[in-house]
Amino acid sequence: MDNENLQEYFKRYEGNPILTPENWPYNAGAVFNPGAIKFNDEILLLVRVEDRQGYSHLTIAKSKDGKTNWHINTGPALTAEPELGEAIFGLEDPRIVWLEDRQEYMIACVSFFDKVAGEPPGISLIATKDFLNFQRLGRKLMPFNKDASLFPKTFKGCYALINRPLVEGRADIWVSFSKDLDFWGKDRVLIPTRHRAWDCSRVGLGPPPIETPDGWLIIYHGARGTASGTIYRVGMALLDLETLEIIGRSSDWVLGPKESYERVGDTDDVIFPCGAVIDEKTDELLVYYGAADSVVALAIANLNDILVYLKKCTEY
Ligand code: BMA
Repeated sequence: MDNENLQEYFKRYEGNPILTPENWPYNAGAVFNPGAIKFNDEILLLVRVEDRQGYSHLTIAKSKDGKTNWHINTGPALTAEPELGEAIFGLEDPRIVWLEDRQEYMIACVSFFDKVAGEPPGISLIATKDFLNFQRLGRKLMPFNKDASLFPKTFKGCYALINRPLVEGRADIWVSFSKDLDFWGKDRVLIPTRHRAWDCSRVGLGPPPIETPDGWLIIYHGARGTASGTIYRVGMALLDLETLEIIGRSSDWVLGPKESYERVGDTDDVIFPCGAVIDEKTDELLVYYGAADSVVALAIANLNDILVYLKKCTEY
């Protein structure tokens, strides 16, 4: 660790937390882990809402500046579909991309295998053009799997889906490829956990990959088990635009639980980002995250500063 790494790249928005169960228009136990996208000149969040039964669904909240005056829908946009084999208790942790070639948005979220022992988590894909009508593409990939997002672009004609299986007890970030969004293969590890480090127990994608001139910017969560529970923090990596090989990866975490709304909640000590948008006017990167599995918060970084930093992070 050198002194430069001590710089705080992310600043918490002063109005945090931006969304809470208390300001929700209907009964909610927790609101967290939102996907985010620019839609019709607004920032649209697809928020995971855990109802008071303990089941999760996804609800839309919109704001002009992405910070204030959130208009929250009065009911769910998406709930689990038992007809698709999704167990009734939940859709979780959505990531949203715009697919230029299909001219539609694609949501990847966690659903659970109904009628399979243990109801393990898997990945469901959902397409939409307007966030009013949704086309359910069903479950993809084998369980156990979580933390998925498509890349917004294809690679040699193939869609690429980042995902996080559990393999021999290891929880690394993988990527899988498909020509039709249905059959997936060529799976390989993209970003592994790191022995003894802050991201030693589990890593999983945060927001969808962000294309920059220097490579794909990956923001991910890393977890480490401690004597008093697991701590979820945030790290970053840069991937080659074509080969997806790692070009840079922060050795340090760049955002960790510090404020009370991050440290104490339904699950203590969790920062879990699933959505990010770039403000081109200010070069700001706005990262939306679930804090302590209870509320939604926002952290803001300068995109250029991050890229300059990551290009120096060549030892990983
Ligand atoms: C992960 C996911 C997230 C959750 C996090 C912390 O495994 O289930 O939805 O925010 O754990 O509890």
